[in-house]
Amino acid sequence: MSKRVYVAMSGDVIHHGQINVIKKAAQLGEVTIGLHTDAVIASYWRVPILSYQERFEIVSNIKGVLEVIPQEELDQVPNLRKLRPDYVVHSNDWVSGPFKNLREKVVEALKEWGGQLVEIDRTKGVSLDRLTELSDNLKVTTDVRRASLRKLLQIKGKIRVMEAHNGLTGIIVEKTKQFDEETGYYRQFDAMWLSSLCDSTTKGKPDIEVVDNTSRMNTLNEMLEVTTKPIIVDGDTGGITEHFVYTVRSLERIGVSAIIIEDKIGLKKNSLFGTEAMQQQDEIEHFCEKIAAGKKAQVSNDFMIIARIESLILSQGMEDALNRARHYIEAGADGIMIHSIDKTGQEIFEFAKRYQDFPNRVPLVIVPTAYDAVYETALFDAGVNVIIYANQLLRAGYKAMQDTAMEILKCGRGYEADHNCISIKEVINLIEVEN
Ligand code: SPV
Ligand code: MG
Repeated sequence: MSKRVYVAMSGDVIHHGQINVIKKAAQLGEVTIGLHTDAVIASYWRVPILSYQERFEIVSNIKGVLEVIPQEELDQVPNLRKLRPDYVVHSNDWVSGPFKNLREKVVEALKEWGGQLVEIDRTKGVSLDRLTELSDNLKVTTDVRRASLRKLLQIKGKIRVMEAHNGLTGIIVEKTKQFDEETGYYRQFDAMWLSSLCDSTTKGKPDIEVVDNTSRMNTLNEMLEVTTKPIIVDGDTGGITEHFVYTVRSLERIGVSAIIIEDKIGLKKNSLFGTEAMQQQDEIEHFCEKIAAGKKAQVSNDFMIIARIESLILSQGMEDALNRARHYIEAGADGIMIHSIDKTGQEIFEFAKRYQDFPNRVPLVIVPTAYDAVYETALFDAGVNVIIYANQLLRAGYKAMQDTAMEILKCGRGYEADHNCISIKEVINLIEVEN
């Protein structure tokens, strides 16, 4: 009887290194490919270029492959326990580095039925990092970028977003990643948020819709030019409906994925003032008209208009918030953002719980600035789909800059402030020249 051989792969970019692995596997027996699902690829790498079905077609037709099955976790063990293969074949590039733990789990599992791990020398010139570098250089087209938020919501369902307010902070959101030993996944931000608070503050202006659309577009262009992740724009009140429809078209034309508009009217002030600032909530009917007009104006199917509810901020109560959510969804909102300044997060948990029962539920978005002690895992578990860290990069940068300015004044030289700063060597090498 021929031996069973298991090989796990993404199949999103097929390179000769993987072909070498499959060739080796085929010499050993009948090859089953564990093909990473879209969600798995999105978790450790990026949104796959090809869908699972497309990758399935390609990989099924590689010489030597007998069958292709989905691998729904990065960890191969659940599939291995089902198949109990005689061999697992992999390149030896996981002996050390981020996938070391995954390798150890495979070795342990194979012992259960006397299977064997066969490793072949890594093919020179190809690796995940190298492929990432190459695909990063390809950048993204406007259409692909605009659509990528909806795609991420579909395949991951839980999205982590960080504020950016210029090219440099955009690059930080794009590139910062943290390896999670336990899961073997990289934690990273899925998208960026152009906050009005941060965009206005960066320009030395208050957060009252005084920074005009042209200026907001310039900030967006800076970010779009040097990054590839989806962008969600803070649209404040959306302005008057007649203006809002133009904003929608402008944003989708440049590749923004979503706008969030809040149900306030008149002079908008930042929500974190709570009831301290005089602010007026819009009438449900009027705000619904604005949402519907925006949906009608948009040209692509991918762009999202997310309705933000200020009832909890303005002490109008939970029932009002839920009622508004119902109406805004009926008017065509592609997502609901519920905002709160309750430090415990309880208001958000209650809203999320009751929102779960909505029959026509759309993604739920939150901004946990006031309740920042609550872990994102608890919020995701409660049914939240998008968590936006709305202002941390600006606040961190401002603090470091102000301390530095003060230190230089105090000491009469720059030396003492150096601990706040990256080195000159780092700064001149920070942005690489592309060629
Ligand atoms: C922003 O970042 O501008 C927001 C979120 O709208 S908040 O500041 O909490 O209102
Ligand atoms: Mg705002």
